[in-house]
Amino acid sequence: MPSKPAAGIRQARKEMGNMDVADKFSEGVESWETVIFLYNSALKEVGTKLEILNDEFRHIHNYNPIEYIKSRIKTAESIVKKLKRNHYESTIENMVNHVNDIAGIRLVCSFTSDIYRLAEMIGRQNDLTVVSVKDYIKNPKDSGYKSYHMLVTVPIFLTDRVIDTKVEIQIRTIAMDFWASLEHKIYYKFEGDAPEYISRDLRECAGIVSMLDAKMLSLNEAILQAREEQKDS
Ligand code: 0O2
Repeated sequence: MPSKPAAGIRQARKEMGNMDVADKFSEGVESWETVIFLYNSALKEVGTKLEILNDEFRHIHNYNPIEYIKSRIKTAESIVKKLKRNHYESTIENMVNHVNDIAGIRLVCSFTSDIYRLAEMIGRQNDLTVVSVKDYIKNPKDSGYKSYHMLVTVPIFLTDRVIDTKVEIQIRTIAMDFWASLEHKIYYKFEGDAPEYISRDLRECAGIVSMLDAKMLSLNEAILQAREEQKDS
């Protein structure tokens, strides 16, 4: 017997209805449950792929570029809020077309160099299509937010069709992740309207995080070089 849907999902269904939509993704996708099933499948596909890449890298180089992986499906409430924020009606069509981070995977690494190494490895995967890249490390947001975002699609093979499904991959260092988690909590606490002194302090912390990342990277490079020199002597 199917379990009772959570209140958030019931609300989203009510707001979105069970609409038929015209674009390719949505052909035959007639319900909220089907859409969420597709995004869940995409998360599984991409999550497994990234774990294999990490394992292979460790096998070859004896080093793990990924410290940990987090994945999530955006909540119904959060999808509806994002649509409203961007002045879209809450429909399944709009959700599929205009909310790119319904399925999200976050890769957290030790060093900034790992981020670009991982992005390159992901870009080389034949069965993933990179739709867009946002490099908030080279171009941080005004808030101080730093992270590397890749929007990819992965084909989901169903019994009667193949559906390319979007997944947002966020890649960042442990320090960037620490900052972003705290900033996110503060943003929601003040509903996006934090007092100026808090936003200023957060920007200052973002600067400290960048310095820490740079220092840790050069320290790691020095350690690796010292090891090489020891081996050669
Ligand atoms: P939540 O609550 O984390 O889910 P797009 O998705 O491309 O249509 P968007 O949303 O501007 O447009 O894309 P972007 O900039 O890639 O942001 C996507 C997600 O990155 C956000 O999702 C956040 O999770 C994170 N993010 C972006 N900017 C910030 C920031 O300034 N601070 C923090 N802490 N996180 C940020 P949501 O849906 O906005 O939020």
